[in-house]
Amino acid sequence: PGDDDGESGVVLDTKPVTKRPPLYKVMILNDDYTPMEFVVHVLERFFGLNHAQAFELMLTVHKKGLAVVGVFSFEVAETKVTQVMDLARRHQHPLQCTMEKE
Ligand code: NFA
Repeated sequence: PGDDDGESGVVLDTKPVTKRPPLYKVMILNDDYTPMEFVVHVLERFFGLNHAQAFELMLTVHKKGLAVVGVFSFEVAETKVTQVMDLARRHQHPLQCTMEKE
């Protein structure tokens, strides 16, 4: 069984290598000024959480300093970070959103 290596009759097995794309954690950081309701809104709008989930995760960030709010491919993570940072800047809130390879 296995792959016959040309004329030699030597049979070598090749290990199937499956390449999964790297994943990126998107994090929201606490600060003293961004209103809690704004963070809840961001989590609902960009991270697909319902109001109760969003409120709970906002409180986790508020208490712990930061939390992972989602794990995505590079491109999706980058889009989320940009969307959050743009909305925060437009509302003049200092909210920070970053991404990190898992
Ligand atoms: N710490 C902020 C406040 O008390 C709320 C907040 C939560 C900000 C999560 C940023 C992230 N208004």
